[in-house]
Amino acid sequence: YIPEPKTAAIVGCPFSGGQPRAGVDTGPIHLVEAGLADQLKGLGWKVEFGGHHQFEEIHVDQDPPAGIVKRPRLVSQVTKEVAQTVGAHIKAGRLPVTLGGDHSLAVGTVSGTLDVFPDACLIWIDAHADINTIASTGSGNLHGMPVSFLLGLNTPEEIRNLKNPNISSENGDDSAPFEWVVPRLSSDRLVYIGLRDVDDGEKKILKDNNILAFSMHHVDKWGIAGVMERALNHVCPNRDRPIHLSFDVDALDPTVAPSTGTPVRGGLTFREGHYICEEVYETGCLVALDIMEVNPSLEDVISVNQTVAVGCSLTRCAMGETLL
Ligand code: 5AB
Ligand code: MN
Ligand code: MN
Ligand code: MN
Repeated sequence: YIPEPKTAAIVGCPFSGGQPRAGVDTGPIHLVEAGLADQLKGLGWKVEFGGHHQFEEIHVDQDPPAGIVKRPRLVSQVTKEVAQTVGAHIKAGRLPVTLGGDHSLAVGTVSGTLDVFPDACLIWIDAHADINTIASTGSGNLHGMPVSFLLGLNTPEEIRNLKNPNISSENGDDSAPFEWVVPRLSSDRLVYIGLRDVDDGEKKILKDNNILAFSMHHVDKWGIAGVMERALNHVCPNRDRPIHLSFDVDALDPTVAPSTGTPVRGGLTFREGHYICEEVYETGCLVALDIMEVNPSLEDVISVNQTVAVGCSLTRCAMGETLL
């Protein structure tokens, strides 16, 4: 049994280095300005927010692609800091609510959770599987790869090769990007919901590793209630394992969450998305939450406000808001 933390900590991560489009770094700023902290206080939570994370920039010249993998040093450094922050909040009995920013941040958030709760499970809500490996990625964008690092699907040699031999770090740290990640997630403690744009290489990875994934086809077939029941029974059968919920707003249909970098038609409805969060809350097992990929620089002001409002209401539902 995991006691529900009475205190939440908002971890604002204005970071866009895991993908090419500017603007996703302002997502957390908009979510906080929309009043998220007060909304959670209204649900009875104590809320800590000490300002958004200030990440040290690594100049592009000092961070060339490794093969096609872009910004490996920057993303590794930022996610390492996020892991420490998230882990520290959980240890102190707080529920970290990480606001992205792009989804590469989840290398950090989930690592932070697993540092404290190695038996935690991961519920990943997304149009995409974000499980590309160093070998399989077609884009080189790290927001499409976080799960592969968490599961340890890249070989030590592939990770070693992310290090550019011509670039040495100031502090004599000789480690390669992402060498700090301890791949503690096991494939049977991971479940996906909302998938509809999965690369061929990713489909093979999902199959080879026997990972449970519910695409939009399954949502149509069994309804969101049927999918959630199956998903929870798989990763948290006795409702006694810590749950990390990582929610990419592009899981929602673009009519519901238009302002995101990689929208895909045919997504979750407003209610389906919120139902997922309500069900996770009801388990009493939620220990960490990510709301990712809100990009307020995309689409018109009405769409931006709508997407930001949805990010806030998903968060509220995962933290106890009920309709009645
Ligand atoms: B997101 C793609 N699979 O690897 C890739 O938005 C898209 O965090 C990744 O889910 C989308 O670049 C990443 C084509
Ligand atoms: Mn996505
Ligand atoms: Mn994602
Ligand atoms: Mn995206």
